[in-house]
Amino acid sequence: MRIDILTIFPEMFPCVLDASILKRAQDKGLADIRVWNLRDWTTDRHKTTDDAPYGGGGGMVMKPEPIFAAVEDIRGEEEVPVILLTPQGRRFTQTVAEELTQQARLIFICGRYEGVDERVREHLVTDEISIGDYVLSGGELAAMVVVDAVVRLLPGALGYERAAAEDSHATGLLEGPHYTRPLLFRGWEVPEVLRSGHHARVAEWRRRQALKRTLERRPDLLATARLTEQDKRWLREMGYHGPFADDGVSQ
Ligand code: 6GU
Repeated sequence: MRIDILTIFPEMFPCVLDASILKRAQDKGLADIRVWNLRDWTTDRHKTTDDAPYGGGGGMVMKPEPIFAAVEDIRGEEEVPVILLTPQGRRFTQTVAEELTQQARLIFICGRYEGVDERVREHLVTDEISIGDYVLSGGELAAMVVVDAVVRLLPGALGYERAAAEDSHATGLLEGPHYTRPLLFRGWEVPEVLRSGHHARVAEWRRRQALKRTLERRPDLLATARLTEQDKRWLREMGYHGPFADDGVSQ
């Protein structure tokens, strides 16, 4: 997958892109991630990328010309999704991350919070994404979040290939607790079942822990999670009274 990121702050990206799974994915040739400085497509002496808003008021607005010129250069003859990172976009979720992995290329435009000229959204952008209901100073951190979530899903990006499928949210549930050595740490022991070597008991315990944790922390997720009849029985025993995704669907 090729990913192009357009920003006025390219210096924000290397420490995130050059570490851990994003670095490995690039080294393995799974992701070709390029960060571009929008100022390189300005034509004036001061390399101006923003201007005052028509109609007055505070804040600055990103000018359309450098953004159009950059995207048109970067995409060439290909049809590439152009994603604007903005707090007004659709909310980013694991499902959106999975959807984006289906693309051969992605172009991200990092908007500044005050805004981008509306003609960019109307005539260039094909999708707008927000990473949550809070305000960031610009789209750069959001672009890093989205790129990380997408690239780690590319086959071969994780050392342990089943890990992505088992992640919190990939299953629609939060993960249960994890333990490693030592067996006894400051008097606190690892649960006996995990040391039993009994794979079926371990799997059942983990599933119940995932259900319990989701019920305690994010009961809203239970309404859409994919659950077995056994899962539902356990949840009812744990006191969950809410709906399930397939309520009313006859088997
Ligand atoms: Cl994509 N941009 C900005 N500026 N703030 C945000 C955001 C994006 N997502 C959440 N807050």
